[in-house]
Amino acid sequence: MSFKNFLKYLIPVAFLAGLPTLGLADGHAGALDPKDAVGISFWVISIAMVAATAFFFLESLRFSGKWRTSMVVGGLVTLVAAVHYFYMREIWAATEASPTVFRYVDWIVTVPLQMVEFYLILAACTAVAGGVFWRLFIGSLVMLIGGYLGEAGMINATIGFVVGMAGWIYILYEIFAGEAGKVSAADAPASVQSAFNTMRWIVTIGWAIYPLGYFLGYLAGGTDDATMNLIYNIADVLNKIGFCLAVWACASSESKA
Ligand SMILES: *C/C=C(C)/C=C/C=C(C)/C=C/C1=C(C)CCCC1(C)C
Repeated sequence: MSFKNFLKYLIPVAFLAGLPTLGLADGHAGALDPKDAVGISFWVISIAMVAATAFFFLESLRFSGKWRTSMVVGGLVTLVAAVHYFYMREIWAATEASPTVFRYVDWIVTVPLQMVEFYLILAACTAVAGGVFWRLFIGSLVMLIGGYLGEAGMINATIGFVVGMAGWIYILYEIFAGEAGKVSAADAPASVQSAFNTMRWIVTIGWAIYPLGYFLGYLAGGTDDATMNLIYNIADVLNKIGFCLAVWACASSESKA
């Protein structure tokens, strides 16, 4: 390639490469401060989500039937999260403000997908009413809409918290004492019961980390974006990658048997 041609290509390439930095605040331009733990966690987790997606999709090929579908849904959860983490890390690096809109766009897709996963595991083994899925779905919506309105400052932060908690408590009721819980206890084979049990504890213990982040971020006096985002990020690793790994472990052990 001649030097003139080289320049001809270099200019549009340099322009395109520079584009993503246009919206960033002065002096940040996508760089990451070595002391910015929250920013580093955004970076690490965005890549971990990509790796997890590849793993779940490839591993799904080893399984058949319900477990394959569950692994594919799990891979979709980490894929959707990976894309949002790419956006969130840019916003954080540039502004150190909460990427609230991207966070909730991610949750509004991934949380219902996890409810699909619960339903699939139950439905594959036993006759379970479609109403179970819809009730879990509505509980998730109430939880996330309450949280979003509170975080975005559209309603009082305490009221948003209370509405969000109500949605979550309703989900807990459904999976421990409601129809979903009873179906799992009564009819499902051992491997499904163990998958369901693990998922139950993730929704109880793992999900409890989110309201803790919200509480420290908005209700414990002043706003603390750094603590809240670090807590949300750690929770996402556990509840997305950890959650799907639990399903994967059950799939593996049943496929061996
Ligand atoms: C992959 C993302 C997941 C599993 C996100 C889960 C989010 C929650 C469980 C959020 C819960 C909240 C409350 C229970 C009350 C306060 C507001 C929220 C939205 C932070």
